[in-house]
Order: sequence, then C-alpha cells, then structure tokens
Amino acid sequence: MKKLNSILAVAIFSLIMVSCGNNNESKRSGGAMSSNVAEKVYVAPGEHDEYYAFLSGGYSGNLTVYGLPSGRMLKEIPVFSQFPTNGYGYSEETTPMLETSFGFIPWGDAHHPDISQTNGELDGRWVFINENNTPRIARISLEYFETEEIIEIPHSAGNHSSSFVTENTEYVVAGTRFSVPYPQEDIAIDQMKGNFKGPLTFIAVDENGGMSIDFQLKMPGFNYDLSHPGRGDSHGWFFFTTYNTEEAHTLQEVNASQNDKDFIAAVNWKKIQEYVRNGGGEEIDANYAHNVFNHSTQTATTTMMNKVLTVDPRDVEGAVFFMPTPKSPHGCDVDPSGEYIIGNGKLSTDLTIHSFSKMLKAIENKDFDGDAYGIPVLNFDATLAGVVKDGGLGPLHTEFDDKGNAYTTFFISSEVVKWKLGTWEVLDRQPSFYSVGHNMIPGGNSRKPDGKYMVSLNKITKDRYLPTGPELEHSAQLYDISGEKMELLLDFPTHGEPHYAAGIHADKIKANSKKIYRLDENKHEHATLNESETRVERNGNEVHVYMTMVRSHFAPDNIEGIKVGDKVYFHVTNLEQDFDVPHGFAMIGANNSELLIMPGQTKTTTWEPTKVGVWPFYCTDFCSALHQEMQGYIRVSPK
Ligand code: CUK
Ligand code: CUA
Repeated sequence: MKKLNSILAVAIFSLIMVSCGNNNESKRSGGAMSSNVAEKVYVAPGEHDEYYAFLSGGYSGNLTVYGLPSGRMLKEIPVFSQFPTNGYGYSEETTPMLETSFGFIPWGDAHHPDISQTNGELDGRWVFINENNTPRIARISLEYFETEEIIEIPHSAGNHSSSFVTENTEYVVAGTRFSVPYPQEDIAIDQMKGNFKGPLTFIAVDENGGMSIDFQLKMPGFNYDLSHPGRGDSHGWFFFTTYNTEEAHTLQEVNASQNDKDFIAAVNWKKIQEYVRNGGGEEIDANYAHNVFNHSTQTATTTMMNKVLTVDPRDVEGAVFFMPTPKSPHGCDVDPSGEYIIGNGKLSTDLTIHSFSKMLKAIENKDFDGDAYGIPVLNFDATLAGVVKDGGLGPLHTEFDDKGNAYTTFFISSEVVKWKLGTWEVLDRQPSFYSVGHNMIPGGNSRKPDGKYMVSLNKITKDRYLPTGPELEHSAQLYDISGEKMELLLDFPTHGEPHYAAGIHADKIKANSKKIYRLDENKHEHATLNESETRVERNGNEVHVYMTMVRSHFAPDNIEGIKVGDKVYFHVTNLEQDFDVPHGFAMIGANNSELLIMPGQTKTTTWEPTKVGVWPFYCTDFCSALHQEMQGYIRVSPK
C-alpha cells in the first residue's frame, strides 16, 4: 500500500506538471525537428495518402477516417450516433441500426476499431468497433465505408475490452468493464462480491461478415478492461486484462488498487468452441437487438433475439487460466509472433511480459498459485518472460513494428517508449503532447505490422492548436518509426475522443471501394427508378410521395392535397449515375434531418405538417449551376 501511495503521489505530481502546459516553444515542438519533416508528411494536391487510419470517435459514437501521413480527415462514418449530415439514424432506412433492447438509442461511446484479418494479416474487408455504454459491436464495410451491422451484447455493461478480432476473423470479442448481476436482477449493491459476474462474449463472424453470438463465458465479477487475441502459435487463445479483482463496489480509485497484482485471463476459445459444438453450455434468456443493413434494399432491419448460450469456465477443463499481473493492468497486447503477452500495469513504471510457451508449460505442470472462484491462477514466475524496467510512468498500451520492437505509451509521464522484444531494453523515448492513451502502427495488431509510422492518440490537447474556447478537440501525433529513433512529424486534431485507431495500407482498400449504388441493382421497396413513375399515394392520413431527383429538379415538385395532421413519407431516389453527384432533400419545419442521397440510392424521411400554407423544400447539396433552382412546394390545407 505504501508503495502504491508513493506511485500515486508521483503520478499525480507528474499529471500536474503536464497539466500546467508549457509555453516554451522548443519543448512544445518535441525537441529539434529535422529539416525534411515537412517533406515526409507532404501529400501534394490531388495525390493520395499511403495509409488509411480509422480513429474511434469516442463520445461522438462514430468512426473518423484519416489519411496518413498527411493527417487529413477524409470522412466521418456514422456508427452509433445519429448523423444529420447524411440522415443516418434519422432516415426510415437507418433508424433500425440504433435500436437496442433499451429502445432507440441515438448515441454511443466508441473505443476500439479493429480491421478484419485473414491468416493473421489485415484483409481490408471490414472494421469492427465497440460501443462501451450500451454494449454493442458494429461492423463497417470498407467497400462502402458504411455501417452494415450492429449487434447488442446482452448481460454486459461497459463493453470495453472489445472489438478485437482473431487472425482469421473467426471471432470478435466483447467484455464487461463493470461487473453486473448475471442475468440482471434487483440486488443490494454491497452484495456485489461473489455475486456479480463479468461475462466475456464471443461473437462468431461468417464469411460475409455476419455476426452472431456463439457463447458467453460467465467469468468472475472483475473488471475486464482490454483484450487481444493470440496469433501464430497462440492462435486459439484470447487474453483479457482484469482490474478490481478486489470486487470493490465503491470508491474504486482506492479500493480497486489494494491487490498488488490483478490478472490477465487466458481463454482457450478453441476448447470452448469444441465444448459448445458438443452440446456444452446452457441456453439462458437474453434480450438483445441484431441490426443489419442490406445494401441491395438499402434498408436496415432489427431482429430482437431472446437466447444466449452461457458457459461456466469451470466446466471446461483447461480452458481458462489467470496470469497474475502487477498494478491494475490496462492494456493487454500480443506481439506479432504470438509469443509475448504484455500487461501494462497502469499504476506501475514497469511492464510485465508473459510468455505463451511458458504459460503452456506451467499449465501442463499445474504450476498453480491457488485459484480464483475455481479458475486456476498460474504462478507469476512460471509465465514471466521479462520485465521492461523503468519504462516511464503509467504504461497503457503497446504496438509493434516489423523489426522486433515494441512501442508502449505512458499516460502519466506523457511519452512513447520504444523497447526491444526479448532483451527488454529501452531503446528510445519521445514525449507526447499530452498524456497519450493508445498508439497505433498500421497492422500493429497483426502478424505483419507496417513499421513506417506510428500515431499517438493523446488525451489532452492544451496548447497544441489555436485556442477554440474551453472545449478542444483531442490531439493525435504522427511519428516516423522507420529509423532507430522515433521522429515526431505532425500534429493533427481528431474528432471526439480517439481512444484507439486501426491503420492499413491504402492499396488493400482502394481497389474494392464502391463508387456508386447502381440504379439497376436498387431493390429498395420504395424506389422510383424512372421519373414517369413518380406519384403521390394516400392511405388514410398516411401519404407516400414517390419522388425522384436529378440535375436539377425534383419530380413531383408541386404537391397538393396534403392536410394538417397527415404523416407524409418522402421516398426519394437519386437517379444520377455519375460518381459523386449527391442531392439533398430537406423540408421546412421537419423535426428530423435532411437526407443526403447518393447516386442510385433511395432514402425516406417523414414530415407531419402542423401549419396550413404553401411550404418549400429544396436540395441541400450544391449539385450544379442550377442547384438554387432545385426546389419545390407542398400545399397544406386544413384538416
Ligand atoms: S482506452 Cu477506452 S478509456 Cu486505454 Cu482503450 Cu481510452
Ligand atoms: Cu441537387 Cu443541389
């Protein structure tokens, strides 16, 4: 406890030092910059970046796409939050994407994107990303750069250790940062210890990307923070950090730091898969939404699910073990070979590296140090591969290059430290501005990292950019890591909080990228594929307007016969088939958003007129020299 207090004291002191900011110019730039730094990040007008970087949007609920090395933001992809820019989460077609067992949720907290893999290499098909608050996982298509699927995680709370994928994208996982009654029930909070659980969920991914919950592991009620799959020899295992093994339900900042060591949970998912294939596990009630967007009908559907298969880890011999890991570990990272599992004790100065092969031996030899709720705890020394000493203060996350080096972020001492796998010696350190959380190296989560650039995703911005009032965007920094020393190249602001990011060489995505929705493939239920088929249909007080748009008019553009109290559905089809000619549609006084409709696409919005009159609508996207003429009127008569 004494040691912990002193670490905390140092930590707090350092944080204050960082927080004071500093106006010293040379310090702010991160030391001397070499003369060709500008060249290294310069992407000439009209040229393309070499890498895509997908940054989590944190509390924006979305995913942002950046080009590297320029740091230019290319797109924001709406995932868990409504997005008025294009009508996601407002249009009739997309609102089902935000349905949950709690009802329609217009917001989410996105943390960790991860790119799909084949044979341990990034394949550029999909990005998965977790939602922490109302536990969900989304899958985003890298053909369309659109969210295709969202699955809710039942019996879970704080889905933080997610959404990392196995090396053939067999599974994407979800964890539980807040232990909860399993299943939920009305129980006194101080009865937490021993009664709450921390379910880990394994979601199977099929060859088309379709997600389905395969099983849920009913783990002890610790906080499951981060995870990483094994790769190479350790493929078939998944590793999760835990903290609060004290199971404190109050004042966790003190009470969850009593134990000198928490655990990394090692889960042999292949064993559990076999167990459930042979009829193991118990089906229990579960209530969760599964939302799928179909590109052909251009419409999302929600299916409410009601069962989940739950597995007690004690029932599967040799499937789950705990590896003691010091000082409330946060990040849990596996090196490209799959041999080393790195636990970053966030209240520590050291990193603990476990060896996968030693772990297997320890299991074989039953080299146990007791158990936790019936799960064997391996002897600390039996799995220990090495320690990186005095790396810095407050280690959080580690990424890897292709030369056997690791790069660990230190939140409290605000730096990235490069060290050697196997010798554990520190090779270099560079400050980050300020207080880095995750870092990202393209492919750093795979067997084949691309060791050219590293991005640090910083928690605090302070003085890095022109002042923008009290609320600032977060900051990211790009480092050249191709040489012996890391070199800071660029700062760029991010949108929302970029907890984590995934990067990939642009060639792996570019060729498959879709340019338009083809009109002859449009199977939308309310599509109007020809201007001659446009019409207005009434059904009681529901009115359906089948509308088309093409440069530069709507059809129909004068609509009469609408009454106060009607509910008007505008089903609008963009007849264009030229790349990048969207049109928008917005109705005066509508209480939802505009629609941004891409060529070949159909979208629907509703309007419930409350006032008599003649009301205009118009195209919201500047589409031609006659864009201003692209408008229409609706006459609304008394009820
Ligand atoms: S993180 Cu989610 S609290 Cu270290 Cu992965 Cu930022
Ligand atoms: Cu169509 Cu502006």
